[in-house]
Amino acid sequence: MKVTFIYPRFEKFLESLPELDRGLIDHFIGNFTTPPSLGIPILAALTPPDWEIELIDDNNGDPVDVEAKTDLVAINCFTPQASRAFEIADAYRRAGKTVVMGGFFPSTAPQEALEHADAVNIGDGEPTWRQILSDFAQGTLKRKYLGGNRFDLKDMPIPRRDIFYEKSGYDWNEDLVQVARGCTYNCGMCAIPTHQGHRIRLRPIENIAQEVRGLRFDKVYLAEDILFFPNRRIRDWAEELFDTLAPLGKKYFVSSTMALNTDDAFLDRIAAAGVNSFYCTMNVDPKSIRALGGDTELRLEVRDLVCRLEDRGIRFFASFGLGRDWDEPKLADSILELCREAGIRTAEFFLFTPYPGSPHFERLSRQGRILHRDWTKYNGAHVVSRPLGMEPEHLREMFIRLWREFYRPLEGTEVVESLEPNRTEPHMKRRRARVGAGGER
Ligand code: B12
Ligand code: SF4
Repeated sequence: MKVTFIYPRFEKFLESLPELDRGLIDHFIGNFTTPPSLGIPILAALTPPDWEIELIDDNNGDPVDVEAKTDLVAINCFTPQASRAFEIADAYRRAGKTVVMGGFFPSTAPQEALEHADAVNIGDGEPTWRQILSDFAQGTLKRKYLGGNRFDLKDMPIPRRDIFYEKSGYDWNEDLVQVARGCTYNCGMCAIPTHQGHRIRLRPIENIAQEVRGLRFDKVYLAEDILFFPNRRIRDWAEELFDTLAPLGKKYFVSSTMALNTDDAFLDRIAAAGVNSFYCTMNVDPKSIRALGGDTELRLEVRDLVCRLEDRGIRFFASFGLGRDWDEPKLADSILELCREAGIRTAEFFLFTPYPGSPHFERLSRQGRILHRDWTKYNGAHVVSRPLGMEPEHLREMFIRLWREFYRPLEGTEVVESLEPNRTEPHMKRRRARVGAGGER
């Protein structure tokens, strides 16, 4: 038997913004083609050896030949991939093939996914994937498989990233590692609590270390915001995790919000482990929101954090969302001011997007403010819901203006290598480059 995995194409953030100077932005923060989701590599690792595996990576430009011989088509998608996933699923089903779907979108909007697939997986895939294969083989495939969000991560397999490594269309050179699932917070645009649960499931540290030891690249992306949560259980686990990672000689890109553990001793630990980039989503937590509103004390706190990270060779990379109900046109100035005051020199801006499964989506749907459901445009670069404080076109203008005004002062200057820390000499790895003229990548 043969299973064909499909990783549908999605519109990359910068592709949606032709008015921006790509060279400048690519140079500072890369072009958003970082590692693919671990969904398919995990399922591939769980597929019994008597099944042949094929991967069609639509992002890599692999041809989608619906007539080619295969038994089952398995599609993984998050929201920006959903419209394309449906197109592909419809074509396969017209050609007589059976299609099963899973991932963030099918888990949070299963009814819509079922209009295009024979079966849908809701939640984790580990508890269900082998059952799906065996039901299919016996002709008893069900419409819905409930993977839930209680699967114990000690049993998570090491994802088969190798199936993506051979694809040449990417320029990424880092590996993504999942260290936990679920989140106790409930940020407006986030579907993680719905899809992965409101309880945080931590992966055993030895399993993470074993996976990291076998990675191909030196750069590793640890994507879970919970890593820096300040409560005791997470702190103890995170301290042990970073201590265990320290001797492995990798460099880590980590992500968080401002609701975090900022002890000097903890920051020393993460630096010793090799963390060199700290991605921080601002304005989802009360601290950042008040700092953006002009709370001087909190602005100083942001500045202090940026300095303390940079002193340890860790770049602070701020991510600002625009378009919440209380946002006014002056938000752009407030963000630029905060960046100046806090010494933030790497940033990205995105439009708050109501993802299915998020509190934001439920509320805006109830209020009739969703402008359309072309999921291709749900990539943070398009206004897809009606804002309250301004017209949609003004929100988009503000968004473009922010990208331009944040990066304009850096144009033509010597810049710091992207994904490398950006201050204090010993850690700094500068390269001479003129930006704004097509970039360097
Ligand atoms: C890696 C990543 C990316 C990568 C890859 C994208 C991708 N396809 O996922 C990149 C960097 C490109 C990316 C970009 C964006 N991302 Co992103 N990203 C992630 C991240 C950090 C990890 C994804 C991952 O590997 N998860 C682990 C896998 C194992 O989980 P999974 O896919 O759900 O798979 C499990 C099950 O669903 C199931 N399963 C999955 N597929 C299938 C298929 C079948 C057939 C079956 C049976 C089961 C099954 O089995 C798996 C194992 O249990 C997540 C956050 C997170 N922690 O998950 C955000 C996340 C997916 N991203 C998100 C967003 C919003 C974005 C952006 C659109 C916007 C932004 N500002 O970040 C940008 C888009 C930029 C662009 N268009 O250029 C949101 C998704 C919202 C949504 N509901 O769709 C998330 C959840 C972050 C968040 N906190 O909200 N992202
Ligand atoms: S954005 Fe981060 S902190 Fe907020 S709910 Fe999602 S995972 Fe949790």
